Amino acid sequence: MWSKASVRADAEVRTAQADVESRRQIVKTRITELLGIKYPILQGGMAWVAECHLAAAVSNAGGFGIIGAASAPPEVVKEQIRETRKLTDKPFGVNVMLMNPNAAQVAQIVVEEGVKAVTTGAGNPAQFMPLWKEAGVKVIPVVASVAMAKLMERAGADAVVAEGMESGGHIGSATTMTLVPQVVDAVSIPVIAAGGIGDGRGFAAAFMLGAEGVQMGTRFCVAKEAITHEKYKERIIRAKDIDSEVTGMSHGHPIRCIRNQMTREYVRLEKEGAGLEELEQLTLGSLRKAVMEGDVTGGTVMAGQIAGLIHKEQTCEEIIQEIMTDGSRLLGVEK
Ligand code: TUI
Repeated sequence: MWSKASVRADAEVRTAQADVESRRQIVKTRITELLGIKYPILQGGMAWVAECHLAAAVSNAGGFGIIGAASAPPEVVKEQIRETRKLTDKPFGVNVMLMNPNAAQVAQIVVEEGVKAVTTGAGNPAQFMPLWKEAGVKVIPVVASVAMAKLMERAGADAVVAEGMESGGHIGSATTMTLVPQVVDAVSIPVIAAGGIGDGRGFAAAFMLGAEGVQMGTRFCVAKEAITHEKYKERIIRAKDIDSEVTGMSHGHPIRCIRNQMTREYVRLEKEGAGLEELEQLTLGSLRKAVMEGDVTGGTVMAGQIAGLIHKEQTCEEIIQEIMTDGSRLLGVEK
């Protein structure tokens, strides 16, 4: 016989269990499901920075590590994929930068090497969609507008990264705060928020806007496992809130980076009406110079506006655990 008290106790336990289950479901989103990862945190495909060591460290920590193909020759991308496989048995992806003249070859390598997912940047990846979809590669274009998000959904994208202009590197014009909820309302596929997210508060805020995951670049740029030159990391660590500058507005390719001698000269030339060729002279190889050689004065120090919030170098494990602990507490969900 069941006593009334034990029935009530049972019901209470069941309610508590259901509560925990529903809470669990919040950090387990369509993005963790899609990518087969523990935490809905993706690492940006930063040129020169997002190589095998960083990608593997992020994936090993439960996030989604990404190799940034940027302008690397296709053979280098292939080698990076193989190196990453040696360092992790977890899923990882490749970012295909669409302004790269070798993008088509990189797109093919991703398929041949059986990469789980691609993200794309700085353009429309529609021409590669059939190739990737047929091969079962998950496709997550980075978009900077609602129109592009809708176009990508119609083309068969599995998710989109909605990237606000707080981001480092090549940016659009909408902020993360305004872009993410508008993209969430416009598409049915899951949305990952990027731009200006660097801690658990940013993670929670993105989820409140309807995102089901976040992508971070600047925070991972200073990760212990990142090969970023120490001077580049130090520059991000000592950056203040308004230390970044946008170059290239005049010719429609805005790039956010930390203000330095190079950006001052660039902006001065832009104001004088300099042509693209002259401006490009100033930035030729300048990102490599900053990331690899530590030239943070004459080089391009791409970083997002959240750099001012980043105070120390930590391992990817520490970064992800800290964000998940703080973010889940703020959202009132289980990690
Ligand atoms: O791609 C990025 N950020 C990047 S790529 C990059 S590599 C580079 N290096 C030196 C000079 C220039 C580039 C550095 N940072 N983020 C993703 C992103 N994609 N942000 C904005 C967009 C975007 C913009 C326009 C996506 C689609 C788009 O569509 C235009 C079209 O084709 O209609």
